[in-house]
Amino acid sequence: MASLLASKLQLLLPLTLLLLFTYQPTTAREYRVGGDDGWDIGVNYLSWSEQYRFSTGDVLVFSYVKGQHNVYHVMEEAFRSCNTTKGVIKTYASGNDRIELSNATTLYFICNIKGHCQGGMRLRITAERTAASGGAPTLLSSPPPMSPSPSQPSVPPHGNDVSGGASGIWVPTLMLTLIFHVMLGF
Ligand SMILES: [Cu+2]
Repeated sequence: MASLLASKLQLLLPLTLLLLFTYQPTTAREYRVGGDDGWDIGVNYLSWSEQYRFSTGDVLVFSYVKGQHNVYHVMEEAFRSCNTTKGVIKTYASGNDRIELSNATTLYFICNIKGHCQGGMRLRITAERTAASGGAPTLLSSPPPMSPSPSQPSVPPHGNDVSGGASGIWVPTLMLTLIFHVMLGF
C-alpha cells in the first residue's frame, strides 16, 4: 500500500507543480505608473499607458520622491488645461500612492507641481470591466485589443498579479480534491 501510494504521489507531484506554474488568475494586477521611471518629468505616459489594457480591480501605483511630485485625480477639463482651480476629485502626495481602478471609466491624473503637468506629467487611463466582475458582454465594433507578448500570456512587463481573488481558490481546491482521490484510490 505504502509503495503504491508513493508511486501515485510521484505521479501527482509533477502534475501539481505544472498546475501551479501554468496557472494565471485573471484578476487584479498592479501597475507601476511609468514602469521603471515611475512618476516623474520626462516620461511619456501616453506611450506607457498604451502598452496595457487596464481592468477594473487593477491598481495603479504612482511612485516618486515625496515632495517632488504629487498626484491629482482630476476631471477631463483639468487634465487638458493643467488648471486645478476646479475639477479636482482627489489628491495624493505620499510618494507611493496606490489607486484602484474601481469603475469601468476613464480616469485622469496630473502632477500639480508648477509646470509639471505642462511638462508631461499627466496620465489618462481607461479601465474596462473585467469578465469576473459580472458586467454584460460588450459588443465591440473595433478589432479585439492587443494581447501582451506571447511569452508571458497574461502578465504585462511592469504589472504584477496582486491577488488571486475569488477565482483564485479554484485551483487549490481542485488540487486538494485530486490529491484526496488519488490517496483514497478512487
Ligand atoms: Cu511633478
